[in-house]
Amino acid sequence: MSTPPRILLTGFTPFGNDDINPSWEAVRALDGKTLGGHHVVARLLPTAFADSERELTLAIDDVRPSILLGVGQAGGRSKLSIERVAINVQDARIPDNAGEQPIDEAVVVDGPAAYFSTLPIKAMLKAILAEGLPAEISNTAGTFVCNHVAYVMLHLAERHRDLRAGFIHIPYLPSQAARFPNAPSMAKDDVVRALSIALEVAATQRIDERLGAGTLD
Ligand code: PCA
Repeated sequence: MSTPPRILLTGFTPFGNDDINPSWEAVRALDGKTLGGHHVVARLLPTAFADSERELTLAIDDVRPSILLGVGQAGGRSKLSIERVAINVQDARIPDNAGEQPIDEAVVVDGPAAYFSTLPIKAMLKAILAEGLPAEISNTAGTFVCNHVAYVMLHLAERHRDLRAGFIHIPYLPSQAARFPNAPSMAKDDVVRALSIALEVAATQRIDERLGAGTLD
């Protein structure tokens, strides 16, 4: 019997002032599920530049996925943010969980300035919105560990014909947002539903749709 193709879905450990990371809470809920004929394997990555890259590479060797989707927390964002681009920059405003704080260093020395997601981001957006869940296309994954992992995923995918990759940032959970006067949040069950929809679309659709989702700022 042939085994189904696999999706490697990653979340992160808590970082900064948080003791929970919604990305891991959501991602682990999808571990073992079948979506769009693909078996989902969830893995936890450390929120540290070097360690995340090492763990990611080990997980890819172990899982041998055909789709990589990284998920990370973006406190302050109000919607599920489907990232379009990862840039070849590390510029950390706070130290990572290993105490490293690179400033204006490359993710991959001599790598291209940026990579675009190779998942059908507009089709994913459309399907999530159709379910009444908040989502947007984002044109920056920041310059911290999430962007680093997104760039490394796309750098590896560039070398493997049958590997596609992308990244999604998610808002705070309501319990995290409650600490601030006006911080937006998204309930875990809604994030899990939105991620399942995104993965169904990514697993079953290679060609993206034409749908305006740009910004003026
Ligand atoms: N968010 C951070 C790193 C880990 C996470 O969940 C980021 O956006 O870079």
